[in-house]
Amino acid sequence: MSARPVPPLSRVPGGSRLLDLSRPQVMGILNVTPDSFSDGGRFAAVDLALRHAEAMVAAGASLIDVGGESTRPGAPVVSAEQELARVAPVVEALGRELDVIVSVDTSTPEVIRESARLGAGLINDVRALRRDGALQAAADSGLPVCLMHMQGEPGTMQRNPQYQDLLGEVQDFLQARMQACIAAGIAEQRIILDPGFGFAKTLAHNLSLFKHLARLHALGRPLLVGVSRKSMIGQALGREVDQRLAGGLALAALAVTQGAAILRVHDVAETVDVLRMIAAVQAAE
Ligand code: YH5
Repeated sequence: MSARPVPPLSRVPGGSRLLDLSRPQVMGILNVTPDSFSDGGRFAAVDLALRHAEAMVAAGASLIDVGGESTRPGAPVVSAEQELARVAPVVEALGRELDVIVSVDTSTPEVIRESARLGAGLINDVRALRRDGALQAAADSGLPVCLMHMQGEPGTMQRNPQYQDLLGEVQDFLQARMQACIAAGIAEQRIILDPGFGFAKTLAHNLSLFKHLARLHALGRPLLVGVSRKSMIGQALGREVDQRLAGGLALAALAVTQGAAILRVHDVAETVDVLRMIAAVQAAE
């Protein structure tokens, strides 16, 4: 097996956690958008989020990705205040209660700054820090960042995505955003890259990008892959969102065999079994 040279990410400031990317890691998805809770009030919502995160950590997640903005086309725009009110109590509770790296799925400078103060360990931005002030907020935080490819904005991205050279354009975009981060003072060693499955891409685009995922190693940074329950599985298999687990696990296996470093998933226990099974085979004579 070829050794994949992956520089270690920095330690989380104020913590003692180190994300070991010499083997693939699982990031559990924790939605804190209002549509992800029945309205039992703020305490109940934070408590429910905490218990869900706890279960994902017990199942083997080494990162929990907390998101307070829905990126579904047609989802309501949330203000920075609303997003912060949803995310901050959960980031704080996870940092206090669990031994896990807390990732925050945000594009909002205020949320980046406050999350860093509350002990977050990674900023995961589907807009790759393109929002005004986000690059500086992330640089000031000293945290690692995940930069994702997307053409346009979530509200309109699926209208008519077009590429002349899909792989080349994704690669150029990620390279340019990585350079912008480095220029802003974010160490290259703290950057994770993501091709952005389902973001401004047709089924054909998503499948082609997935097939050629390994080419993105040319960028020299660890890759994060997020396909869990997404419509590319639904479209390829003709499955509703609650019937996409097998398709997602197949993609998880294909992603790690192409060298993906982090899998962002809903179904942590099942994904961890996929990784363990692959590791068992790879460890054989
Ligand atoms: C990602 O790929 N995705 S939010 C539609 C679905 C299922 C799931 C029902 N944040 C990513 O998870 N961050 C999101 O169909 C992300 N990479 C990174 N880095 C969308 C999502 C989802 C959307």
